[in-house]
Amino acid sequence: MTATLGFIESITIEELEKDPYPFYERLRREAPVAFVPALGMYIVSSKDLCAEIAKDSDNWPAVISAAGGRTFGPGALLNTNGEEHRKLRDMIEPHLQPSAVDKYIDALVRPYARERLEAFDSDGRADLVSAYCEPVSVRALGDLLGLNDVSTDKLREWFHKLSVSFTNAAVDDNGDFANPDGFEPGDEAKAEIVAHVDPKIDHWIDHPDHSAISHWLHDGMPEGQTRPREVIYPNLYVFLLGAMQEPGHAMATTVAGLLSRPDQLERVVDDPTLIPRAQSEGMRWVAPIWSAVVKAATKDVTVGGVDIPAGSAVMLSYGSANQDEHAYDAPTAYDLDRPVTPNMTFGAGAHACGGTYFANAVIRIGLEELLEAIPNLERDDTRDVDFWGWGFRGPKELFVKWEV
Ligand code: V55
Repeated sequence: MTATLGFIESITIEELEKDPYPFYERLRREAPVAFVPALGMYIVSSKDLCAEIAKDSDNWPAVISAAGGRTFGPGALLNTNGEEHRKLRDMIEPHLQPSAVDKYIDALVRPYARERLEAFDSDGRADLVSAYCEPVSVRALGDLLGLNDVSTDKLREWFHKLSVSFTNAAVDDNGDFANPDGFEPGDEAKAEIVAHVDPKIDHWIDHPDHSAISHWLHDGMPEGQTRPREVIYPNLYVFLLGAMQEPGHAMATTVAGLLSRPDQLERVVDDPTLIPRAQSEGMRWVAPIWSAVVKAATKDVTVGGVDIPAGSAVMLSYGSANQDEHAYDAPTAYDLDRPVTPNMTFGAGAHACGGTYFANAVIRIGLEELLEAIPNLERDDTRDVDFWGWGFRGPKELFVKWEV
C-alpha cells in the first residue's frame, strides 16, 4: 500500500458532513481509490470505478459499513447476496414495480401533498423541508407499508435517528467505533419500532391486508407460514431510513437547485413536464444517498492502481461519482439544460435501488403540487440554504417565501 496522503490522513467525518465536495474533488484528482483512516475503509470517488464495482456483484458482493451493520443487523437487503438477496428482492418488488406504483401513487401522494400546502402559514414563508418535503415523503411510504397509525412526525424522527446511527462511521486507530454513544438514537428508534410493529405483525399473521408489510409476511411462504420477524425487521429498518428520508432530500435538493437558477425554475413552473428532468438533475447534483454503499473485495485486487487486500470494505461514494469532471461539465452547478448523462444516484447492478420508480413518482408528484400551489416561489435570502450530510445529504432546512 502506498503511504496515505496528508489530506486523507487528517480528514474527519464531521468535515465531510459539513461539506464533502472539496475533499472529494481532491480525491478524484489525486487518489480516486484511497484508504481513509477515519473510516477504516477504502473510498472510491470516480464515476467509472464506482460503476465498474457496482455492476460486478460476483467479485464485489454488497456488504454494509460497520456502523450500518451495527444499526440494521444481518439479513438486510443491503448486506445479503446471491439467492438470499434474490428472495428479499422478490419480497419487496411487487409493490415497487412501475405497473403497481402507477395504480396507487396518485391517491397515495397527491391528497396529502395538497393538505400540507393548504396548512402553510398565510404569511408567505415556510421551511419546505419540515413543512412539506419530509412529511410528503414519509406519509406516502408509511401508508404503503401499513404504518398509517404512526404519525408523520414520528416517522420523521425514526428516519433521522436511524440515519445518525447508520452514518456514525468514525473509527479509532484500533478500528473500533470512535463514538459508540452515537448508536443510541438508532437503538431508541428500533426499540420503538419493534414495540409498535410487533402487535401489528401479530394481527397481520391472521388478518392479511393490502399493506406492504402484510405482503412481506405472507408472499411466497408455504401455506400456514409467515416470514420470520428476523427477516422482516432489518429490511423494515432499511425502508424506515433510506426510503423514508431520501425522496424528501431529493425534493428539497431539486427546489434548492431550481432556486439557484430562477430562469430555470420559471421554465419548470410554466411547463411541469420538465419536472422529471429537474429532479433527475437535482439528484445528480446532490445525490441523496451520497456515500452509504459498501462492497467487499473477495480477493486481493488492484483497482485504479491501488492494491486492495481480500476482505477489505470499499465504499462507493456515489455523490462524488455524480460530480466527476470526466463525466460532467461544471459538475458543481445545478443545470436543467446539461446533457442527460446517466448518474449513480440509484446505484447499479444487482443491488441497484429497488425503489427507483416509486421514489421518482413521489418526488415528481410532490414537486408538481408544490409548484402548482406556489408558482411564485423564491428563496428567503435572509436564511442560508443549509445542506448537510456525507452518508445521506440534502438541505436540513430550506426557507422560501412568496407573494401572497
Ligand atoms: C442505503 C439505502 C437505504 C438505507 C441505508 O444504499 C442505506 C444505501 C434504501 O435505504 O436505509
